[in-house]
Amino acid sequence: MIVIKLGGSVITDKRTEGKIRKRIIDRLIWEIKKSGEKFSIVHGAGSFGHIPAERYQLHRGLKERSQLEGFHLTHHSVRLLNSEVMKVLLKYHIPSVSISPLCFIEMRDRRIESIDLSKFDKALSMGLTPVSFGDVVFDSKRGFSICSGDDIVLHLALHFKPDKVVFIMDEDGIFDRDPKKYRNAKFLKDVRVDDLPSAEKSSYIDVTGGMRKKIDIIKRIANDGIDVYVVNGNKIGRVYGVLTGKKVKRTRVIGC
Ligand code: IP8
Repeated sequence: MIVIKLGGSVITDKRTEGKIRKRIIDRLIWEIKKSGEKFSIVHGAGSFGHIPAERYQLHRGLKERSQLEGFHLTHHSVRLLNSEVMKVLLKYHIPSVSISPLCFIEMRDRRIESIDLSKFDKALSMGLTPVSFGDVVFDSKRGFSICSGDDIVLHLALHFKPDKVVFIMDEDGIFDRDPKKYRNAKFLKDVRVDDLPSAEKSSYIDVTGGMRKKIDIIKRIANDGIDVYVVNGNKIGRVYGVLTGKKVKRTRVIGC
């Protein structure tokens, strides 16, 4: 089994609220289907989640009642994005089930306090592809918190020990510094956990911590012995290549 994170920066235009990149989602799911692998999918929220969550300051927890509308709006909007992903999975005859984080995760002070992966177990054992996503969830201290899709990927990886974890992003892989800011950033092809950089924050609004947090999560997965790949979803064929072990441009963080 492979755990795949469809990055919000690939499947949406992160600068424009609610702008979906349908053609890219279609091609990515087609590449995933063609690989013939068994997988679990988690997708990011992109501009469907980060922009409204930032507007209503949801990452600060419940401070005033007006944020409840933001909770409603953010959840509603990530569900809209999720239903687009589910539609494409249906189009390519990949029987899937959407599992909302609100129903299997509880946080405490922004950290996952309890997570119940039994629905993922059931889905996978009957041949359904589980699909989850970054969302707002209840938090026993703050009322609510933002749960990133990356956190879900981490827990799925530690629980299911997949053959690999693949992060599909809008970059060719991991660089030694932010390639959007530094033109001479060095590309890392095969890298050990100890040689990973501590990334700067990503340039667009990202209420869940951007690249810095992603690198921390990648380290934790690789430290559990699982290879982690970071691949550019905007480039045709790369996701298929990573899933099937072909030679394509990507970063591999070697599991140890
Ligand atoms: O895009 C964030 O999930 P991510 C979820 O996976 C919200 O970090 C609601 C902003």
